[in-house]
Amino acid sequence: MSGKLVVVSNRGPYVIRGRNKERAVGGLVTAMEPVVRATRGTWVAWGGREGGTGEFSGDGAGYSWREVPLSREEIHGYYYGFANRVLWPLCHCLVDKCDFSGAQWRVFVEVNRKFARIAAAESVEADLVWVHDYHLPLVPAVIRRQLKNQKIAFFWHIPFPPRDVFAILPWAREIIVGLLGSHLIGFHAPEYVENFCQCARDLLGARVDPVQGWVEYQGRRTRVRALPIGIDVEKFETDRRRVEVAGISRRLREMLGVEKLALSVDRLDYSKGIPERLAALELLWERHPEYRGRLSFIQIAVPTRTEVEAYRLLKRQVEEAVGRINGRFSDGKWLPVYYLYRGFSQAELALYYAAADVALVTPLRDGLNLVAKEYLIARGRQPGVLVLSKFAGAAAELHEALLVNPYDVEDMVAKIRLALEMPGAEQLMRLHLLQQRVRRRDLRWWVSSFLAQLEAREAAHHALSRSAAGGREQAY
Ligand code: ADQ
Repeated sequence: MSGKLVVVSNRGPYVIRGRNKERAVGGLVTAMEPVVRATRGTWVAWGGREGGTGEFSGDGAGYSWREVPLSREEIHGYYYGFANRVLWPLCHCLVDKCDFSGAQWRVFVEVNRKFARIAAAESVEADLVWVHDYHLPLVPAVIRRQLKNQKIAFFWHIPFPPRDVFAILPWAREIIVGLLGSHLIGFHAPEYVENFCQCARDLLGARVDPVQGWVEYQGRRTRVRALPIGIDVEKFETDRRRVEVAGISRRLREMLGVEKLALSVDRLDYSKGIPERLAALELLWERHPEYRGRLSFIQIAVPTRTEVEAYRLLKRQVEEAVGRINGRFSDGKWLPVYYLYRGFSQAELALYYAAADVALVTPLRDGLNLVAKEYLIARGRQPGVLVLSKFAGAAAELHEALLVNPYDVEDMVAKIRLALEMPGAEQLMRLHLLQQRVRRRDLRWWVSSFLAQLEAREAAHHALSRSAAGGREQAY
């Protein structure tokens, strides 16, 4: 890269609490920080607090950070409102959870403009502005209007739904036009690229080629690519070794006193299929009493978006289901379900991953799902089975997992049983293939492949401009 990297995302590397700025952790920060630092770049993000004057800026370990200040009204209209009550459920094909409101949309537009203004002020032409996720789809076009030649890339981390679903959104066209301000748009899976291209063609009349991966609209061409995000494999390997050496997961197993342990780790989000998973386990213990006393299930759930009503309802629903199952089957000595409702450190998660014979990663729909990859790496050379939803983006890569339809309780019961009974040799064979792929396509691979796509675009553009006779339309 010739210039610096300017990352624009809803949440960034810091959360502001009172007068302090605390480090935020998560996949995006882990992925982006090394590149922003290497280019002495800038991160533009909301500080996760109400108000703020944008005074939190300055150097953050080798790169600068600019807080986007948001008022209470903006947080509610933009974040809890349009992003999480409209775009999130819509893109996960959960249309009945959408709350379309013009007022929220208007705040969303204004906040996107605010992010774009700050990002534009931080960039010069040689820089790359890399915008992330469904909170900020309008940012690329807003920057493009101000800075015609700015290099802009976008990564969409959640599913991009089929055209018929996306077209329900009254502002579907505006979102697509906003995204097409980018030179490159990345998605986790080829299916999302196809869906996006169809939307651009049918809703805007754009020229598209989903196979070659481009959309042409108003004389500009945007590359569209499927590039699934990876995990920081080295970090998970290190945690695994530490857990192995300390023998903690073995002690956990002994404490629980069961032959088989299944595990799920999610944000407590309705897209993750937690009630459906609990219903399948309940049916398993009902129909197959041989698993009572032999199998326990741990559900780790981190609180999320607790200000949104649908999330409070979900919490109640999950707690009721856990209570019902435990009340129904527990024999006083054995507990079927352990429910841990809090955040864990990555090292603690590694302990649970290492203890679990089976991981149930069964979202109703998921852009990718990092937990699936984390579990695979955390197993090391121990056997283990991944039961994975067909509707997670990760299913496009992780074919050797046991793929399941989370809406089909019978299929869920059958696949959980298959996982519990799978011979060790088969588990290891599948695991080995899966681990190889996850190791190869790690976080660094993801960042560098994405950036390489931009460079290839530039090279193609230069070649095109050289061969083009004067006055011909530009390729982007
Ligand atoms: P999420 O919906 O958050 O991400 P996921 O990909 O599973 O879903 O990432 C969750 C992360 O949070 C994982 O790294 C996991 O370890 C961690 N986590 C979960 N529960 C936790 C707990 N109790 N304590 C601590 N950590 C916990 C969005 C999209 C996904 C996409 C990612 C990345 O919805 O589809 O895979 O972005 O693009």
